[in-house]
Amino acid sequence: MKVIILGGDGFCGWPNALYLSKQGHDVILVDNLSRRAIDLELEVDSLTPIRPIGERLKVWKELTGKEIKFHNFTVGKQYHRLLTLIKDEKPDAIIHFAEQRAAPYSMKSASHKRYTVNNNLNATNDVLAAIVESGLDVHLIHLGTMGVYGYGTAGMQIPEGYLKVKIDTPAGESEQEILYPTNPGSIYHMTKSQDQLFFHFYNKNDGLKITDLHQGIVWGTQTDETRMDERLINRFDYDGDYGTVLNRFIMQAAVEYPMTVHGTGGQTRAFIHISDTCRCIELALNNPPKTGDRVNILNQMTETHRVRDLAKMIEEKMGAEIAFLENPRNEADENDLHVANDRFLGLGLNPIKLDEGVMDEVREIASKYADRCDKSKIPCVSLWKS
Ligand code: USQ
Repeated sequence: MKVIILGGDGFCGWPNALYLSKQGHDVILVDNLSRRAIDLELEVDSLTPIRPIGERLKVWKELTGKEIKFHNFTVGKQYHRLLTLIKDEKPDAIIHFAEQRAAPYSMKSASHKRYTVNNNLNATNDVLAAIVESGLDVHLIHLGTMGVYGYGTAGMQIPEGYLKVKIDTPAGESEQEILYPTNPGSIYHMTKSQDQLFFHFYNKNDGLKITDLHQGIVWGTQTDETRMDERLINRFDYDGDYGTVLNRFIMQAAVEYPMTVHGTGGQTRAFIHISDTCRCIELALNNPPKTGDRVNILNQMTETHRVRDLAKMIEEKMGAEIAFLENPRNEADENDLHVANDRFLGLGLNPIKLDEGVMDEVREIASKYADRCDKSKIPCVSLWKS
């Protein structure tokens, strides 16, 4: 298939581009390199030494003979470049990763809130409007988040996108399926909640074929493709804004920094390994909705863990210390989380579970590049409430 990947230079976009290229798909990348610009703003670097995009693509071609074309422009600002690209390339699918993805970054200041909202919502609306204007039959796959549901379960398993409700009407009780009510915990998560309304509208009004993937916290860094050559290495974020919890804890243990558990660590979250992200995207690509189908929503996660249990596990395995810190976020201290993920399992996903072997690889990467770590960038300094 011909696939345009928006946001193809980022933590999820890059390994997905290589994975799909390796599977024989014709991949075209779009990225404005904003993630690299944010590194400069935050004065922090990926723990792993990521190479410039031009070098990454050159090495990929040398190693595999496969060409990935690259376009540098801002989705959500340069509408006509996007529309022209879609009309010229006539892709079968567009995979949309082109959003600011860190909750702490989105909560740093009014300016970061405005950037995240403008960037994410305009990107999503522009992609949808451009597909409609192109008149082409393009399947849009969007990387959403588990965080649109909030992390409370009302005593039930969180379904895949839709909730069955019973409504009392004068004619008696009627049953409907509605979008699961959103309960975002940050401005970033709120943009993904609003994306869902765009999808609902464009699907209803224009019949667009859309798959929205509600992904959990990604851990790991390398995939089979990114480990083919050091110059293809994926990013590894460890700082207080972009680093996510499990990768941060493994890395903190590797550099002997006490693990930064927020509050009691009673927060339960959903997780997925980066290699499974790639497999899920390919499964979504190969299983598009049919004409007339509603928005296809799948929960892209493979297991749930409580934050303090992760810290304790790493404490036992790696002999690291735990520091229980005041929580900079405004979130529940303790929550349970039960999530349905039958749809990906039904499509054949065979999940990589958190075990020593896979964790060791992350630990090795963290140790190998430990001298690139700036410990002053580890604390989470973005406060939800000042
Ligand atoms: N946490 C700690 N210590 C840390 C970092 C985080 O205790 O050093 C806690 C947080 O307070 C939170 C939990 O771990 O309770 C998860 O935080 P996170 O930074 O790992 O994940 P989050 O901010 O939710 O965002 C990440 C990705 C985002 C994705 C989301 C999926 O950055 O792009 O959408 O995970 S989910 O969490 O399922 O909504």
